[in-house]
Amino acid sequence: SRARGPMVRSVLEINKPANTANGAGKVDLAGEVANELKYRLAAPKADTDKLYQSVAWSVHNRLVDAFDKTHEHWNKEDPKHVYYLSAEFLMGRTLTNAVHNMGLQGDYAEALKQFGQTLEGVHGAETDAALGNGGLGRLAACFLDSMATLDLPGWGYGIRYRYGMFRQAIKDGLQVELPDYWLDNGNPWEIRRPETRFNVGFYGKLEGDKWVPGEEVIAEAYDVPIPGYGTKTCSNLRLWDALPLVELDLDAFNAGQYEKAVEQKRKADDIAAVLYPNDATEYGKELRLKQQFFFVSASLQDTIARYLEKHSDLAGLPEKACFQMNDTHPTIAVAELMRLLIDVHGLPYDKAWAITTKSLAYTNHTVMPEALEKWPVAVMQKLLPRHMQLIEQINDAWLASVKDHSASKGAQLQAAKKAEREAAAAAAKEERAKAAAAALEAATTPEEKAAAEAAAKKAEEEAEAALKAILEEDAKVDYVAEVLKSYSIIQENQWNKGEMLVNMAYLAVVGSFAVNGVAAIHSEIIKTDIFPQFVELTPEKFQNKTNGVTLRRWLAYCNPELSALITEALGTDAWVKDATLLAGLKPFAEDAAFRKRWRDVKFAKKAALAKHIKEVTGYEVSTQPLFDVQVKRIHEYKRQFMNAISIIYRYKKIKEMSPEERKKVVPRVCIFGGKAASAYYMAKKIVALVVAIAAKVNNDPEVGDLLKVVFLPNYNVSEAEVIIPAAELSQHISTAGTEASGTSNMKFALNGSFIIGTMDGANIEIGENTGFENLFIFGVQAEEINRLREERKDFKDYDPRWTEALEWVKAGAFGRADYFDDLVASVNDMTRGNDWFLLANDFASYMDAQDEVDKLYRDQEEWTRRSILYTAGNGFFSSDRTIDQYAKEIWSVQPCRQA
Ligand code: GLG
Repeated sequence: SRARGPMVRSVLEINKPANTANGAGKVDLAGEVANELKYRLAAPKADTDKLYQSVAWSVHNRLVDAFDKTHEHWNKEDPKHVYYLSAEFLMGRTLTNAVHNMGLQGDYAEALKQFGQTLEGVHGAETDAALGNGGLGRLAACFLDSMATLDLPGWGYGIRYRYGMFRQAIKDGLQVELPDYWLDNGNPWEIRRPETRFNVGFYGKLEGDKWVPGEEVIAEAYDVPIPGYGTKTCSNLRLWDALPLVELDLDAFNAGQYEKAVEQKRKADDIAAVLYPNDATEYGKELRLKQQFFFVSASLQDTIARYLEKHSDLAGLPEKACFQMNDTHPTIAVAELMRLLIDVHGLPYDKAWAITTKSLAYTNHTVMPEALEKWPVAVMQKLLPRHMQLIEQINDAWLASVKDHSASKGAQLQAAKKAEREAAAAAAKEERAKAAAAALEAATTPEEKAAAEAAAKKAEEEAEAALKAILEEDAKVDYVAEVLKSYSIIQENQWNKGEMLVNMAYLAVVGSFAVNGVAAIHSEIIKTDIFPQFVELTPEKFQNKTNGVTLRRWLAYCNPELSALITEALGTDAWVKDATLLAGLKPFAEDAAFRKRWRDVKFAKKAALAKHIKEVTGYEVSTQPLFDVQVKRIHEYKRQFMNAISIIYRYKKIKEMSPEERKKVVPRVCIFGGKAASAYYMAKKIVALVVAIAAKVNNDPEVGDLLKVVFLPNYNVSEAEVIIPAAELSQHISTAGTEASGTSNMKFALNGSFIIGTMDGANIEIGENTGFENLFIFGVQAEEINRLREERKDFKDYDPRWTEALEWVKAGAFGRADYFDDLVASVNDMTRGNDWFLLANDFASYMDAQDEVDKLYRDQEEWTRRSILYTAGNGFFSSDRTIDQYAKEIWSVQPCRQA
């Protein structure tokens, strides 16, 4: 198969001069839009929806131009590429982003005038491409934008899921999940490549080393052009669809076996059907491994095929290709690259291993043990027998290579243990000697003295015997084997003895030349808690690459008002590409007139959000109160529940206040958004609680504008683009040490929103950049967590505010007392739950931090001053910076820009 086939162009495109990424040349865009409307859509009239589609198809043509030129150029120059392998790409909408990145907003605005429309007006008709769960998938999308903007030759590789992240709705106060069929109206942002197909096998048997798959599907490519900002570069996200080898088995059909006739089609359909909706847990379902292998195999085959078009010796592959594995999801790549090199291209094992380990790099995105994928050997064996065989071989070779290290480390551990025992024994002996001396001293009669001496002697003998027994037991422990086990990619399931698992993270670490975490603290935790034994051997392999976000989508386009103000102040819009320039805003924080304008922008964005809230929920919120936001996946570790409890307390207090006291309250609108994985029991209850609080508080006339609570359903990229610019305070309150990085914290900060948060993930680095005095930091530190979890069984130190709020929930103040019972117990009753995420521990300091928020908000001048410092201070969190570091420090990929 060929990597890129003939380009499909519209008739218009062929007849018109190209309006390239830089906007050179003039195309009658209005005419083109009209043509799309008439010929592609055959639309009788230009309603918003049809107009959106026509504009999108017209932009598609511009993208194809830019895409072709870029790839022609790269093809000629043959630079090293990075391939970002990811099960998720959370792209959101494309129209606004593409038009602005290509600098065509003026032209399209002009064209749309003729239809009585604006770009902003049609943009809402686009459905989000939600091929991701949360941060990890959105990060991948930001990275693509930055790679193209930095002219780095690189593609994303993933799956073209037909159903993206489910659509969340609230029904009778509870979350319901609806399928998200996002391809309903066709997809102008992709190019189908029927000429680029690869076969991918599953199941079957091994004949020696030869794998005979029992099932095969075709992977067919779809290319999604990714235009860089302010450059001609337009790179690619290649997504795979799964097709059957045979659509319809006519023999079976004719024999009346209708199900059998379409069985292959159904099986293929399953693979690219739907994104697994879990962000921090894995269910270990076979279909998921099938999906992972499917896209990894197709992507590697595709890359190798393209490489071989220009080169003959695969030993040179690492000089032309680097594969970045986004979390454990694509880590089967280690075994698949080995298989392709050995079985398909005939290389010996050692050569294949050298190529593999020079081509692969791995990013870890979470320390949640339940999210570090481990596949049962039995499942792997069944689905991918050849890969299991190779993993065993890789593991054997790996363990052989660490044998000496394990032997000496084992001996050291054994000696250390012995020394520890002996030291303890010596200390005990000293204690006994003291006790014996005291007993002797106290003895008055010779009989008593003799008895004391005898007792001392006996105690001494017993202690010696006990020590001897312990040392004998210790000697039986095979420390060397224990150490060796800690390195094994194949290990026993600690919860299900006898079951063997493949630890995919270990496979990735062994098979990669670089391993990185996604924020400074996370990269340290990886080294100390997740892979310490590997760090001992190859410390240089472990790196940090603090996450970033694209300032195009997350500031320039979602907040044009603030962007205009920034550009005016800095006298240039170069900050959109060089985020460090934002630092130039610092002096403006001291300028009262500028502060007023900054506040006006925030106010306008709050008004837009208030309007949206009204449309979606029916709740009317004032734009005067503090807009306090927590939007992210619903998860116990992210502690939305703690936020909810604090709101309950706030509500209760307001109700108890006198009218005079109420005047002093800082009014708030508390906004939540986020999806709970469909099978995540507690998370769904958290959603229900927030919805219930909103229903009660918002309809309480006594409270009025002093407090409103909103749960915005179906939080996604497009919702975020409306919510984030309007936020004044955002909550990033995970238990310290649990949130690897967080990326919305960066988006909020760049839009001038304060952060209330823990010393976790990227909050810490945001604090360093903004000045910690400008954040509301609370809670225990990551180092204390283990100890506190040990002690939590005895936790009694409940803050009275906490107890008061929870008692109210238990008493049914928000309805469904039975339904909320185990949610409350999970954090408030150590006999029933263990408050693993330490909400009770952190609550008091959280409440104190919230009081500080209110205090500062009363001083609007000071609040605004610091808000400006957030934007000014956080240019570091541009994904351009992150990607530049990946390119230089991991990928060794250089920019390849067209003249
Ligand atoms: C993870 C983490 C986030 C992180 C993101 C991107 O939970 O903390 O910011 O990846 O690295 N599973 C995720 O979304």
